[in-house]
Amino acid sequence: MRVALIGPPQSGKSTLFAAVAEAGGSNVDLSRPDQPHLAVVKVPDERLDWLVNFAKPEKLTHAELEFLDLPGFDLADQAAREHSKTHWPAMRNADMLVVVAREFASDSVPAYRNRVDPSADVEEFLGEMIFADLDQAASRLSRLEASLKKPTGDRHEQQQELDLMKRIVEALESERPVSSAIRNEAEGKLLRSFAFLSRKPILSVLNCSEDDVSRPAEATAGTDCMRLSAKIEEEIAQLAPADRKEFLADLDLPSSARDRLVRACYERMDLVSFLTQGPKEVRAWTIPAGTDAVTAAGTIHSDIARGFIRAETIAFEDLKQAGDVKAAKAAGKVRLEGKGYVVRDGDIMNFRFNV
Ligand SMILES: Nc1nc2c(ncn2[C@@H]2O[C@H](COP(=O)(O)OP(=O)(O)OP(=O)(O)O)[C@@H](O)[C@H]2O)c(=O)[nH]1
Ligand SMILES: [Mg+2]
Repeated sequence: MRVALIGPPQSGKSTLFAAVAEAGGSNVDLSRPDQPHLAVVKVPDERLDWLVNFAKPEKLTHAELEFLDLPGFDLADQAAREHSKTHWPAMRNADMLVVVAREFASDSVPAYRNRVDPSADVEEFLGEMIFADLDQAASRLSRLEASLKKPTGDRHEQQQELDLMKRIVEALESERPVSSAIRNEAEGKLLRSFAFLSRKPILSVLNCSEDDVSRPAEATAGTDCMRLSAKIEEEIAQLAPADRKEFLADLDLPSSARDRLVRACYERMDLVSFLTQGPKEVRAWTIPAGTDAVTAAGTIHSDIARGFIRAETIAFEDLKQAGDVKAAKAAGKVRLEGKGYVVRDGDIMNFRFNV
């Protein structure tokens, strides 16, 4: 799953990207600011830290997300705005968008549109996405209308899509996102190939001055919002992991915003982790919320899904409370679940299978 960082020029996207990637142990090369940058990032998970102490495995594997840092889109300048369209396909390919808007004061960094107004910036970007989606939906609508005038093709199916597309155009024209016009899963599926931008989960990040990091963030332009300092995050990322806690305590911060951001993205995309543990490996596996046990088994290996018998399951918190598997069993916390069991975040799974 991929998260794209977007926003106006010089809002701190690449600084935040570097912090997100480096704190997860990857090196980034930002020598080409006009190019997109991609990094694979570990999703922080305190449960894994506990399980590592518990199982002493040879190997630890975190859940992962991809982060894509796109160059700034200058919507104020017509030529630059056209040029930025080269990056829109990459944005459409992402599963989630994070709009990074500048809130920090600085005399050396020129302010987009000569003002520092993150809420207006986020709003402008949302508007641009709605505009792009409208363009796409309206042209699909007119093609469908033309096609329905001919006697060929599956008219019922086309009529259904036409009704949906009309509703979408209506929503976009009144500046509501595509997501607000989708009524059920079937409609969602029908729209998959369009990759509408205003259908994606969106989070806005206010990149604030260092003194403002502990101010709470309120919803911005109708989106979920986080306030953080990309600069501070970058400094934290460059410290050895053991020194980070002290640095945060000095700043009176409970945790690094980077970790909260990565987790927030994971949750906004409706992803959950199930865990596996043993002497070889402790690992978090990513599945969409609502996934059943046999499908979850298939993410490990198709053979495990094919030969699925039962899943021995303990909720992480139950294991932690009991102290070990034996005690959890004695307390009746180890369950045997079948194929249709809906796996929950933090379930420790041990699949029994036979092939
Ligand atoms: N004071 C201050 N400066 C920052 C902060 N974040 C970024 N900057 C500075 O702002 C400038 C732009 O930062 P980048 O991270 O490159 O911004 P960007 O959004 O990737 O820029 P483009 O990709 O060109 O749109 C750099 O000079 C940064 O050092 C911040 O939190 N505080
Ligand atoms: Mg950049």
